[in-house]
Amino acid sequence: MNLVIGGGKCLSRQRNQDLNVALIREDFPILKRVLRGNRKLVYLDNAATTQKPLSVIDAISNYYKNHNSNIHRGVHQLAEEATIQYESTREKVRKFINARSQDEIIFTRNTTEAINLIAYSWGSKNIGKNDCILITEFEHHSNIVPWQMLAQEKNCNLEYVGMDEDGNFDLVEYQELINLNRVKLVSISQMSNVLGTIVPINRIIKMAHERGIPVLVDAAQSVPHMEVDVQEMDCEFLAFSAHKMLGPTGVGVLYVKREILANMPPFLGGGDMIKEVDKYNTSYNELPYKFEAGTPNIADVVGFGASIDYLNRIGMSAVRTHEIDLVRYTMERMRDIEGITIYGPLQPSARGGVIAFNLGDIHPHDLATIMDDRGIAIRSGHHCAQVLMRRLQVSATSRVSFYIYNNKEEIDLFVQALYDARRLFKI
Ligand code: 7TS
Repeated sequence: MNLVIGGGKCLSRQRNQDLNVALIREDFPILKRVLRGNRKLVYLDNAATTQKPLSVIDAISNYYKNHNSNIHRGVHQLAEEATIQYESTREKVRKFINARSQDEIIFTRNTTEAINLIAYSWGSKNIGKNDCILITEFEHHSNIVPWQMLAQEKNCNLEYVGMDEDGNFDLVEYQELINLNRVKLVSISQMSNVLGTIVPINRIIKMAHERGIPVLVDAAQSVPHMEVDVQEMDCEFLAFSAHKMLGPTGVGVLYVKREILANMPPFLGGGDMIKEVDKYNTSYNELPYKFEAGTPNIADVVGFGASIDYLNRIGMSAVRTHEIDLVRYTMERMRDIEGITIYGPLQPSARGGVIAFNLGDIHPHDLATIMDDRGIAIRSGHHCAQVLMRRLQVSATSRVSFYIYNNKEEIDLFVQALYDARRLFKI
């Protein structure tokens, strides 16, 4: 039996079933758009941001129509309703990643801000001269630049763990680096936004902990696509963005183990993060509010709650199974095309729903333009991973990335466009 989702309502709560993609698609108004004259939108840029179901759009609209107010402050009814809605998303996030307490969930603007918060607040206190921060060659710029900035300020080192030919994380080099260096933090993406590589995160964290090193997990590409359990993982920090998991832009999550958060200085000062302010001193609010200065993005946090509800109705293991199926099908079809180079692990189950590639010497931007003429949205460029591009010895790649509403007909259209591009460029 298929899992059936329609109109934002779930007609079956069974998990681990095939997704009924046709019904899911009905929930996404944008998928009905016609582009470039008469082409139906084929949206294959989900690693950048996903589309939003009606239930999320409605939740935001309903909030503004009926409940809009500032939170945590007023005693009037609207303030109370807005606060309840905002805080209920915090509980949904807690459950979604299985954190122990809501105190461990901080709302930020996005993954980038969440990582920067750790670099500024935790990093400035816990990283010193000649210490080392360890990341990988396939990090997104958001998990490189904050550490470069901290390293320059503290006069400490930034080191990179490499990978093998297929883009798999190099556990041997990792062990050597954590043995030799004064590593004070490992910060690593659980799933690469270019190679699709899913790293053995539990093992990586365990190895770091054996040497007393805390770990930050950049989960921007993993939380939206697979089950993530922070207690099982035992990471100290984890960051992700709502907009990559059906939610609105402008909301991110930072998870921090409570005992660490309790000892971190605030990141921003101002309203809502205080307990008491006098002329020269301030005592801070309790967790997690100490880290949420100023009026937050209330409406979009409420919308984010609806996106978590939507994913829960489907079940994350069904999301993952669907994406492996799409990746397997796409890679099989792409392999037949002469001149294609696919980056990252060969095994579909070893990667997320992301395929970066090049076709002969066609420039990725040209390829993306050919796709766009057919209404197919793919990404081209360095994908905010220039360190990785240098490692792959390319300046750019094309990239397709999938989500719950993508189907094999869309992949066929994409593959047909690749064949057309070959003919056009005579390769
Ligand atoms: N980390 C990873 C692994 C990412 O893929 C991204 C965004 C970020 C961090 C930053 O997320 P943000 O929400 O703060 O912007 N990745 C992409 C991408 O692949 N294409 O556009 C954005």
